[in-house]
Amino acid sequence: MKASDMFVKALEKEGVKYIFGIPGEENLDFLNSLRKSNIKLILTRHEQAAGFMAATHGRLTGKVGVCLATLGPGATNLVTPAAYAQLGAMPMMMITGQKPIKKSKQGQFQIVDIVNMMRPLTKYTKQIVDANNIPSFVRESIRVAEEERPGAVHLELPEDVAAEDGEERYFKNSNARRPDASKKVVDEAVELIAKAKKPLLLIGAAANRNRTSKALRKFVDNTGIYFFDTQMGKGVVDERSPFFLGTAALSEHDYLHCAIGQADLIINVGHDVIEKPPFFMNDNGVKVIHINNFSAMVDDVYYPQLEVVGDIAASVERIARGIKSKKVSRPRIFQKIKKGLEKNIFDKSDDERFPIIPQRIVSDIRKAMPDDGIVTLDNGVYKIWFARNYYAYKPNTLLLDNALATMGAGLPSAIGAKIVEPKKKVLTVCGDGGFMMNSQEIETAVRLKLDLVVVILRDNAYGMIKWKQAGMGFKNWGLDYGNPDFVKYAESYGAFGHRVHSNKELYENLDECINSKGVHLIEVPVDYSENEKVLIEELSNLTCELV
Ligand SMILES: Cc1ncc(C[n+]2csc(CCOP(=O)(O)OP(=O)(O)O)c2C)c(N)n1
Ligand SMILES: [Mg+2]
Repeated sequence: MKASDMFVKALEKEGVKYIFGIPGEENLDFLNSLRKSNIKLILTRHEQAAGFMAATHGRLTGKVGVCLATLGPGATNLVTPAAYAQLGAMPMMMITGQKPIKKSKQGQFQIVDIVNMMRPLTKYTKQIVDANNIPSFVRESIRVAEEERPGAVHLELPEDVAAEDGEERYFKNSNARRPDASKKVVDEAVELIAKAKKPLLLIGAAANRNRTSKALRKFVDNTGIYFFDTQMGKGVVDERSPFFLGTAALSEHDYLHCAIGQADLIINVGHDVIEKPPFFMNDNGVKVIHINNFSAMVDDVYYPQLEVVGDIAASVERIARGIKSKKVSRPRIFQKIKKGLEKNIFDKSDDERFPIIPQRIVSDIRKAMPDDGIVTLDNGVYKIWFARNYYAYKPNTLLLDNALATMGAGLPSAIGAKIVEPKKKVLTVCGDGGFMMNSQEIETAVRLKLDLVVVILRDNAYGMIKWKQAGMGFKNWGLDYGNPDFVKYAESYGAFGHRVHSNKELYENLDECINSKGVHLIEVPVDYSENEKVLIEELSNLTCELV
């Protein structure tokens, strides 16, 4: 069988439904094989966007998302999404072309050592030199990509190998089960929790990818242990829970830091050090139980005393059973902290200023989105406001990147999410900076006839960096720019453009756009004066008074 046909067939047998990407002439055999398959090609306008879409597919399904690029410049455009998937633990496969490796008459034209370029960005990277290796390489790379901790993998298919014949063969997924933690360590965890005076539960990213939601919800409901989450762990347990103490969005001086300061034990489920640290350990401080599918990556700020390594849901269920008969301490102070937090979060949610402040924007979007609607974020200062103030009700309903924290992924990840979850409402929130980094994908969304809402927060600046610049006492310099007319820009793609002219128009626009067909861009002028005032000054004063 022809190598490229065998490659595509192997992917089909793995259950791959989409390939996101941009072919080059070195992928034409592969493209022709794809044409004859059941896999849908999602043609994009930039390889980077294709990579973000594939990674989001992996993030939402746990199954590898696949993207395609040509050699050299196409492949180098996959560098950022490779890092995005690798750091964010999203299973993603990149397939790139290459000039013929056996005989070539083009010298070194366009040739970059892509396999080695991918090495620090992936769990597995290989050049295929023989058609007969394709079936085992496909199975092995997908196994590696999906296995905990998931990440990026890369296969290079050179033009001459793609056209060769090989022996048709396929390898089946063996359906290996993740092992459960040992009884001894589960018993030790139960003991520690029962002894703790002020235990807290932390829910991190790995809990969001393994459908541990049910086990954790039960754990919280039955024990009444107060919990907080990381940005990528949002929604695993409904944040409307009476035991929710907030999301780690800032590094210090937020309400949850008061709770952490009080705690004598943190039961850390699914967090690893790739996310911005939700708390810092020190030698005389809080004890930590690490519950994850893999052991803890030790870092200066993270070195847990006990590790429950094994399938997360199974560990949580067994620990819950163990502490059922024991009394768990539920200190009053956490209740007080929760009260303070919610007052602060909801205080300005109906603020009437225009341009609109972030608290109101978050609140209106939450009100307009259904419980299971998916919001994806690009990277900018609003990410902090969404992480803090947007309560996620279900797992993976607020998709943000707290690992690579790249700009440019908001719109592509919304497109990826809509393709995976066509029945759910999907909305992306982007800064005017991040949106423009992959805005060309509006064409992809229009061509695919997706129903999608893109909210663009316009401050005519790289606002996040301005905020940090001011925080460091530097003069405001070097961060302002102009913008296109976003309404006309949307219309030029065949999308619908909306501009919010008053405070109350925001909700009206959101409600209308979320509930209609097509791609809608909503330009929202944002007032960022609250960044400094609330996130730095106010919070640090308020939280000091609490304990
Ligand atoms: C690809 C990339 N380049 C640069 C940065 C550094 N960075 C983080 S946020 C930010 C500004 C974001 O501006 P914008 O998208 O307009 O959002 P705003 O903060 O203004 O709301 C920059 C430059 C980054 N995270 N990713
Ligand atoms: Mg901006």
